Amino acid sequence: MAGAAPVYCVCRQPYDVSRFMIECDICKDWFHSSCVKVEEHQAADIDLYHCPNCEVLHGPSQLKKRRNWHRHDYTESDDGARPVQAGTRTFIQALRARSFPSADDLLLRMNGSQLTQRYLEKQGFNLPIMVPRLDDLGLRLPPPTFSVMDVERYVGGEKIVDVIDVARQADSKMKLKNFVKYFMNPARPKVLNVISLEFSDTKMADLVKVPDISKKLSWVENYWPDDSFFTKPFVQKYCLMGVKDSYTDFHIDFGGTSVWYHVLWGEKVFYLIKPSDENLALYESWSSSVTQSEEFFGDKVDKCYKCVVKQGHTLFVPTGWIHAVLTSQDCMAFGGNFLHNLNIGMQLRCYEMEKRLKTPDLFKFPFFEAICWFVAKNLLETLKGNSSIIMTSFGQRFIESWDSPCAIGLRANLGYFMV
Ligand SMILES: O=C(O)CCC(=O)C(=O)O
Ligand SMILES: [Fe+2]
Ligand SMILES: [Zn+2]
Ligand SMILES: [Zn+2]
Repeated sequence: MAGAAPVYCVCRQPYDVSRFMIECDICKDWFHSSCVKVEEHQAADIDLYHCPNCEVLHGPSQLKKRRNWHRHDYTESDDGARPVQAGTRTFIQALRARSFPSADDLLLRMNGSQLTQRYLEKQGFNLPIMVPRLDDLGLRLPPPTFSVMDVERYVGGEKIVDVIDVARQADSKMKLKNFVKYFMNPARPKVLNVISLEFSDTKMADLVKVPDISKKLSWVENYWPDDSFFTKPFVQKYCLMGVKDSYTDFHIDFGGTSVWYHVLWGEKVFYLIKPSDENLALYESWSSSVTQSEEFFGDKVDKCYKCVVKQGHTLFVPTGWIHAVLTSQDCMAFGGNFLHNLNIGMQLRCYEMEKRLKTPDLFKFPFFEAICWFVAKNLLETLKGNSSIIMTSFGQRFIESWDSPCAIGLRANLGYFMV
């Protein structure tokens, strides 16, 4: 058998880079987490792993000793002296006890029928909008009795979902059926949060219709060509399932997308910061600082508003708003992201910032530059068809506000086409 690939695990299969493995500390063989029923996030808690074979003689695996509740690595020995890190139990307790200016001072409260494209084009879409009732939003959802088990029924238990281990602020993957099992178990050994389950390609898609306004404004909806070489980005239907005390630290949504969130049951608390020049500069330096997880970004800015989103409420967060989210009770929420014409300059600034921060592609808007070109092509056609119009305000904002090589190319092309 010379040359045969080495095999591992109880399943005796060759190495597969896409599957998470754990090494046995006794026999030194490697095991697929799914074959030995160890979740990826659990592996981080194991000090000495004993595989099913070695367990017979050597007893069960040994877990790391928890020395502190305020550090991501809770086995660190010099615990007392070191600062609290975001997402840990101590952090969440302190966050709950703090007071913040209320977002009521800032939010627009509206009915679904008032939230029209005309209204936003006239008034701008620069402040978060809270819609306390579903009426006239065009948003369709399953009933509030819809459970995490129902999500499993519609999406399929084998679906691999990204799961955030909140205390460690670490991302891992697990099967949806295992996350649902975890969610349903009252004795939860840790806090896990699912925020990136996009379900447009599942049976659950038919149960949710996005708000009319997001669909009307959406670049993907309006400008993505059916025959595009790139696959159409799917970012409009997310199902969020988080247990109490889940926390997502301050961020700007990918590509400077705007986003709607509807809480089906439970509650989420948003901490909202306005994307002023000063706040964006502070955010960029905080994001690239090594002590990011030990510094509460809300303390660095003039005002961080607290916004409680209760069951049945829908919150719209505009382009560039910096936000953190505490899941104050077990919660299921739906949400969707969209790019639009109302704040192109800010969208481009956010995209450029992601590039400077070297954000991995996985966390960026898929084919952001391609969609900008599709929008630009459409704009150009509009301009050519209306030669009397010197420049629409949309076009002006688009090409004046982007200072990257891509935009310089775009400006050159527009100039070329317009002679
Ligand atoms: O609910 C959460 O934990 C995070 C929500 C959010 O802001 C996001 O997914 O971008
Ligand atoms: Fe977000
Ligand atoms: Zn295996
Ligand atoms: Zn072993």
